[in-house]
Amino acid sequence: MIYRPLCISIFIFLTLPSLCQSVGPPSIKKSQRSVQPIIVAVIDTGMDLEHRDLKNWIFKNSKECGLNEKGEDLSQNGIDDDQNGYIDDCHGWNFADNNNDLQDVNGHGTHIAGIIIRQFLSIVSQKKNLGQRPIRLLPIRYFSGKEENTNVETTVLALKYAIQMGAEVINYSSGGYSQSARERSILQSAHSKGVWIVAAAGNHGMNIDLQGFYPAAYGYTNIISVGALDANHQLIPESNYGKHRVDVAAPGLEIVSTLPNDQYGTMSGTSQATAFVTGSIATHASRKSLSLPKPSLQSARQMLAILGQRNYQLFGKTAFSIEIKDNAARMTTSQDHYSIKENN
Ligand SMILES: [Ca+2]
Ligand SMILES: [Ca+2]
Repeated sequence: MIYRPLCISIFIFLTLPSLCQSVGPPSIKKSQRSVQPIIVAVIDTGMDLEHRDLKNWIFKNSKECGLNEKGEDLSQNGIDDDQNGYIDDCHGWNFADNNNDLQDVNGHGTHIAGIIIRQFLSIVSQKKNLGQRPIRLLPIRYFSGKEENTNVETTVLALKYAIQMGAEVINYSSGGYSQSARERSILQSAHSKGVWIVAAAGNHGMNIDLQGFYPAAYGYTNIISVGALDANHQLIPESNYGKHRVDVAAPGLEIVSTLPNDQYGTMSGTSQATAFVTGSIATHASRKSLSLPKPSLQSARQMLAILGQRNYQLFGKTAFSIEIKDNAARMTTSQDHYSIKENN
């Protein structure tokens, strides 16, 4: 079984639109410094940790980042300082190469990260009672970039690591059409620990009630599976659907977001839709001292009803007929662009 990032097309802008002017370092008051951030794991192709719109929001493992009393860099001392089984995992882990190199040579993970951050920040900036807990992205690379039968195994390890590091929400914009007992097991573990997983429904225009796409279609109540919408709030033809196994839908056509090397560009598909839902769910825990509800069918329905809006065009194609909207103003741009890749 092969899991690979769910990408329909990528365009990179040659010039940089000012996408996230509102994005800047958090102004956290002294009294709020002890507030635990909301850790959102992004299991994907890596992440551009230095991108101007992402760098302030990257997770730091306090025991593996910075200098020790001898002045040694904890992230490069070759020692597993926090004894979690991973050497020098300052920001996350790369399970494709089994090291701490989170560089995103594909671009997919960086694009997903930008959508999550933009959605989170745009929502909390509009509501006074939100944003008291800051967000931190935990990049975890599962994708080797090769058509090998290893991506499910790296996914299982990535899910386990995300839970171990305290993620409250996990974005998984990937999947495949076969099940895995080991994946089921780790997802059940996530459920018992109250961790929510937002998973892409897949990009083959299929009914995944009939032909399951996993992990979206496992049916656990902590998995929110997401279809992709166009600007008219209809599922794009490529989006998988299913009134039992797809929960909600979100924008997924020509979404502008961050790309490696401080660039921006568009991508389309259920991957992007998934990231909007992840960003919205993270806001649900952003009040001080709050955490996400314990996963159940009822709590999922209630949370998504608060975060989204009813969309009757989704009736019969999703479980909840709810749409999560892009909260930021949709960018329009006339920049020249060129296609670097088309797949799926
Ligand atoms: Ca470690
Ligand atoms: Ca170390």
